Amino acid sequence: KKYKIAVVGATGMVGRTFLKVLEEVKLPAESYTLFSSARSAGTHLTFMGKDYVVKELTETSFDEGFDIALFSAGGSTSEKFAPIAAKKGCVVIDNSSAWRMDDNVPLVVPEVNPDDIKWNKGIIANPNCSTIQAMVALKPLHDKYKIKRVVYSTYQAVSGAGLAGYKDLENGLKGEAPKKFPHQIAGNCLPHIDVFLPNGYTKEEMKMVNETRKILGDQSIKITATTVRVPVFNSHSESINVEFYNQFDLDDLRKTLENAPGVVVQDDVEHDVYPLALDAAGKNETFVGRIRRDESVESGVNLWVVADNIRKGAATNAVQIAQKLIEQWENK
Ligand code: 11C
Repeated sequence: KKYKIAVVGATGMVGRTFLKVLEEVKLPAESYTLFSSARSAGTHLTFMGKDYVVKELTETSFDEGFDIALFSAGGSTSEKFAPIAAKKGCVVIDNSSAWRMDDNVPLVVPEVNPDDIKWNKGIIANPNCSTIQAMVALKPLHDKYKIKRVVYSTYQAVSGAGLAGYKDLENGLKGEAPKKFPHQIAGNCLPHIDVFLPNGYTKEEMKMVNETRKILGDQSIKITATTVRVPVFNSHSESINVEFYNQFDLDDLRKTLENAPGVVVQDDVEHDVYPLALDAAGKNETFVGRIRRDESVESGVNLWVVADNIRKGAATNAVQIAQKLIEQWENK
């Protein structure tokens, strides 16, 4: 069977990467239809070697019967249009934060919890970029050693804030004032991603806490996070400190990561080998290095985890969900 696939938000930064990843992955598609807001409708995009005219997303857009829609058009568009699409029998894979914590919506990283796709009711949420890469690295360790506590400290690329974030760094390097971020990002680190909440954390930090628990299916894990925007164009880097209930052997832990789906271990400090944002950019895998015992606790480890935030953190993960969904449909 072939499927009718819609891409909503096709002209945005993630949307354009959706198209690149779809060209590489080649889903069994009967057709692709590209949608955007009225503002960008009419844009011509080359996709699969053909010229596509982007259509305006309206309340009747899903009447023509799509099987899958990949959404990356912001929270308010998803809130309004995902239920409309789902009602018409289309499964929405949504990249916004609108549906992630809804109990009726699975939150999926395909290497981690593919079976959660099965209970979808028409909407599947793609986690936040900084959560996705952490999950790829932590799931195999949770299965083996059971995680007690996680401390996340992130170093996040400006592309996470979209094109405007990217421009702030580009222009800031030329001495121009920021437009997107509250302070200059060039030559700076901003401990401020998304808005501040009453508890003093940012929304980005609480996304990492809450999404981790939902994806690993374990509300008992203790988690804290500090998320920081750094002057890097692409790829989020994360220092992850993990404490386990069970004891581990460091070589065994390293082997577990080497054999984990979606993980590439880059850890040879004698030769200055560890994951780097510049190397991860444009790739679909999650890179893990600086693997070392936390000597301050009974059973703990420190990891340095890097991935392309627009690819594995957004477009690649969503397309992989679509692949799994199709696989599950075909095996029914
Ligand atoms: C950032 N993580 O790097 C954010 C971007 O919830 O999908 C993704 C926001 C989200 O700024």
